Amino acid sequence: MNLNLNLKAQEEYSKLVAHPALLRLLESLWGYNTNKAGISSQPNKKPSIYYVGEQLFMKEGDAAPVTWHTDTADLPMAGLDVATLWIPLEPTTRALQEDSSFPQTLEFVKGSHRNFIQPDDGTVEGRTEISHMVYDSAYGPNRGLAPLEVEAARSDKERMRGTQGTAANILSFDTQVGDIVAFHWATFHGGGATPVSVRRRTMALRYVGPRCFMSPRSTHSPEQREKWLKSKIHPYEGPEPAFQLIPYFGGDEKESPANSGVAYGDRVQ
Ligand SMILES: O=C(O)CCC(=O)C(=O)O
Repeated sequence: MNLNLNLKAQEEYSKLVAHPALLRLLESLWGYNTNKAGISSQPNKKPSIYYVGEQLFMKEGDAAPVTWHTDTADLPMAGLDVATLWIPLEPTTRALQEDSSFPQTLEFVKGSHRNFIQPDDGTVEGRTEISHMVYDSAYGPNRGLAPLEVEAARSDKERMRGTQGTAANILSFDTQVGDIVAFHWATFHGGGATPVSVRRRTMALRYVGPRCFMSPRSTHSPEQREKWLKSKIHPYEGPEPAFQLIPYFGGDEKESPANSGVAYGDRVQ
């Protein structure tokens, strides 16, 4: 659901997505200089931060978990500075118990983004290698053929407990309202089923920083691949933004109502 096209919610929406606490969180996550109070020790060197867009997930009772996937499968970008802030609007638990009154949280394969950030993104060869490491989208025609080995490495009993430390190397967190779980887009994640008659609402906000670049996927044309791989183009910097969210997903940007708040692709710092 595109929230920023809901003009009634625009003021609150703009305040939220550009909130200083979220920007400090991203700076700290990406390793830019901040002190304990969250203030940059080199204020002139604050990293640029761009807002990519949001996604709302609403699961009614007895909803199935989201299959294992990475967000890099759906967004043709790579680099160190890409993050999803996952915000659950009700408490969530690691365990998936039938009689629980809480929905299940999001699960991660710990460290699964590491291979993706390993190649040298300063070279065409490194960027080409990165672009080959992308699994198919969980939402696209191939339904994310991703790591079936994750599920094979834990038993049904372990799955219900959301157990960490199994061979599946799962990391997940019990969350309270107000918590944010932040992760690199290349981290495998999924899960989040709901027991009968329990609802689960979550919001995902996505951002990129200076160390981000366009990275072609298998569906891009040879010309597009060559352009992005050869030039290390930042999605939003330079004379023309290289990425626009709505057209990318088949919508028409021109048909959107005028929006005076924060829009997709805006620089928020
Ligand atoms: O909340 C969920 O169930 C899925 C979230 C997710 O996959 C994401 O934010 O990328």
